[in-house]
Amino acid sequence: MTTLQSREDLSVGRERAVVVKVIIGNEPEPAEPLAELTELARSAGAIVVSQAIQRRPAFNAASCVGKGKLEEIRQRADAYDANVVIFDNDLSPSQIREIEQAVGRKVIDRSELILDIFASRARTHEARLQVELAQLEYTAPRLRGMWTHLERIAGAGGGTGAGAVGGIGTRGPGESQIEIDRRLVGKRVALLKSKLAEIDRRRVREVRARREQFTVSLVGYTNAGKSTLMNALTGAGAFVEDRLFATLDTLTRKWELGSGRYCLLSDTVGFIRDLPHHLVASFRATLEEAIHADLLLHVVDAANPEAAVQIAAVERVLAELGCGERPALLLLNKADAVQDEAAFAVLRGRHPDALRVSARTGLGLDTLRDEVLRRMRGEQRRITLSIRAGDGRALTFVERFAEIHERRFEDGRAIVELDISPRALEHLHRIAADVRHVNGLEA
Ligand SMILES: Nc1nc2c(ncn2[C@@H]2O[C@H](COP(=O)(O)OP(=O)(O)OP(=O)(O)O)[C@@H](O)[C@H]2O)c(=O)[nH]1
Ligand SMILES: [Mg+2]
Repeated sequence: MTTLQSREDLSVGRERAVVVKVIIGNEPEPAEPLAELTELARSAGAIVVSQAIQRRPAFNAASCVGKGKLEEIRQRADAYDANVVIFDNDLSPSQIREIEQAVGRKVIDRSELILDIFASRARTHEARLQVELAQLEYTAPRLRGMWTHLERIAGAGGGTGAGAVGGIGTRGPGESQIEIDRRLVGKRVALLKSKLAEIDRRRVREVRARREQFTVSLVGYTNAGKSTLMNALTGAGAFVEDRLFATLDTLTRKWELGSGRYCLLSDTVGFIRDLPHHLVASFRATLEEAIHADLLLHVVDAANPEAAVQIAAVERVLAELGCGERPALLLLNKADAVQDEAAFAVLRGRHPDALRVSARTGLGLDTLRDEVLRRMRGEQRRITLSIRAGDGRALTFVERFAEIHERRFEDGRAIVELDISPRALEHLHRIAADVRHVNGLEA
């Protein structure tokens, strides 16, 4: 029974891990091939004690890596007293089965690791539901295979299975559903989906209510500095940590742009290359705000040697979310920490419109503010409106959401010349029945 739980509960909190990566064919080799997986494992709470890399012409269909490598992994796990093996590659249920048998430990893949981090980070009710749904959807198809295989190990009288027992946290759906079976999983998935749909309907109403305002979203690779930037710009008190996926929930705050103007700024969940598909799907709702933003600020950790790869990964996820065509501004963040000036120059050359900023030192933030203000104004046009002087609501609205150049009162009406965005104008017409457009001077 305990062995079964080992595959049901895929968390790696405080466990000792061997990390493994397979590089296929002539895929270029990153400078530190296991740097990101090691960071992910660390973010999940595990201690990475050893690593193994194998270059192969193709994946081994049965066990991803070859027999010799499996033996090496087992020896490393023995030598360093590891109780979990984490693969950077995604594994099929049967591959996991094969590998677990060969190395005698719990084996998890990159997607499961990311799901585990999300499970441990989820704070709000909604984020928890989303993560649980993603975990169930990823795990459920794998359950049957796991089940029979693990029963076999348990039945074999321990021995090889010993490493997989115990030392396991309590996160994830496993805790409440020890006796998971597919039918129950199916029911639970349906329930989660309906709860999330309800929350989603509520959010759509909220987001719509804010539509008269210019909205800006911070998007980008995990750990790029989005929350730090959010704090620097708005004093929001967003959670910052040198860990992957510090932020899971969208946070929206007012961002003062000077001269009394402001927009709404949202901080969002970080992206990562090969973000598990189910996770993208279930976080779609959380990202709704970002998806519909008037402007995306794509934050890049320019001090990271993998910056170019990370930019491409973020662009891919944005495209997947259907907002690849949104107006966006690239921010080369952590400019204060750049070591490799040559690489930074290449990055700037490739993205000539990008702004060089540092959320930590404040470098470039004034330029950023001006640029956002410019874009916000760019969509406004100058018109003259006649509003009933007694309509306090409409007048307050234009004061807040438009830039007023001239105002006079005539025959119980306010004649206002202003710069206003099409969206704000639409909203004004919704809240005030008697708003007329005036040409030139005549009322
Ligand atoms: N040197 C330097 N470090 C920075 C800068 N901006 C952020 N950091 C650091 O980078 C780490 C990650 O910052 P966060 O703001 O949490 O990053 P994030 O993009 O919100 O990350 P997730 O929420 O995980 O997606 C923290 O340790 C920050 O202190 C910067 O401009 N310069
Ligand atoms: Mg964050």
